[in-house]
Amino acid sequence: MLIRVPKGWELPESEATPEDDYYSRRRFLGASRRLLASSLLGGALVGGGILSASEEEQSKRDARKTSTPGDGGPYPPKRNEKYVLDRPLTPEKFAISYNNFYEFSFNKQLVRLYAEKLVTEPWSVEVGGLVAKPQRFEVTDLIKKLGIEERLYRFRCVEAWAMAVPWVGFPLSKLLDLVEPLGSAKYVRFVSFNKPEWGPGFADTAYPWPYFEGLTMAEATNELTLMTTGLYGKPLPKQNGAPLRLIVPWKYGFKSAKSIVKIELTEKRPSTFWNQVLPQEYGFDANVEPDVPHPRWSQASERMIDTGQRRKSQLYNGYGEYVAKLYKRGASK
Ligand SMILES: Nc1nc2c(c(=O)[nH]1)N[C@H]1C(S)=C(S)[C@@H](COP(=O)(O)O)O[C@H]1N2
Ligand SMILES: [Mo]
Repeated sequence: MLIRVPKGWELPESEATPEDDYYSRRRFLGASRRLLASSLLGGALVGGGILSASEEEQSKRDARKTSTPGDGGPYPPKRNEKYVLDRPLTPEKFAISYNNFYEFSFNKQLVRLYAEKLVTEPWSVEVGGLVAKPQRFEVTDLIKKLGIEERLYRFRCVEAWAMAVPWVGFPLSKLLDLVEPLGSAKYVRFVSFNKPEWGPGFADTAYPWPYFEGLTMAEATNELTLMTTGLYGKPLPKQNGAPLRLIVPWKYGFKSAKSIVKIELTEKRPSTFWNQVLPQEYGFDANVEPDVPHPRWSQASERMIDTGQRRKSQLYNGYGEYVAKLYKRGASK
């Protein structure tokens, strides 16, 4: 079986070059040796993302491990019925076993195994910069203070795979209200955890760790922008960015930074992880736009990760009624 992990975002199979193959194979060999040593390999790679019976058992154990002790706390929360899907929900086992989380692995099927090392409790997030009341919040306190709800959103990765999942969380705007943004704040910057001892990905110095992303204030305070704490009625699995990640459903997945420790309001447009690694690719303000191809592939269609079905991509991932007003089409790169 071919496991190919290129330097940046994944290339569609047909466009892979021998160089990408070489690069990824080298990486994969290292990873597989480590896995065999810890006898975790199991059925993780079998069928390219389809879980074997024992994997499914493991995933149930994982779900229990990440659950809040006691009565399960606020999970499962009430669904906000306002946000409706045009397609079936992706079964949970796919959303939690096909992940991008480069701190742990460049291989989507291995992320889940490496991410076991992530320690999510206690976890606090610092919210500061151009705000009147900079504060550090414990994630568990934020959930109690702001409440959480379930929302069904489409999710689209820049690599042209897609899913439809029930996220759980609170609007980012509610969190920003707590710190009282100053009038001079124009952007919001998000920073993921920086613990090289937790993830082998940090050792790759070609990347400017920790992972960081950004939004404009208008994007950050849009009603769709969700600080996410859960998935499928339970706390977020580690591989999906526990205990706190961003979800911006009209933008490519790279915007939704995982396992966030810092949120900073700025006047100047912040740099982002991917703009530093691949400056010739999508810019800060990139949205899902089917007619704006990636330099290496088309974005006209997307592949559902569970069925493999191809669907036509939608402008702003189908969320134009909420966000088209934020953009002048043609202005984004
Ligand atoms: N910290 C961090 N956040 C990240 C990434 C990452 O590598 N590190 N990958 C991004 C990309 S490219 C995608 S598509 C989504 C994947 O989220 P999922 O694994 O929950 O589907 O996470 C985003 N957030
Ligand atoms: Mo992505």
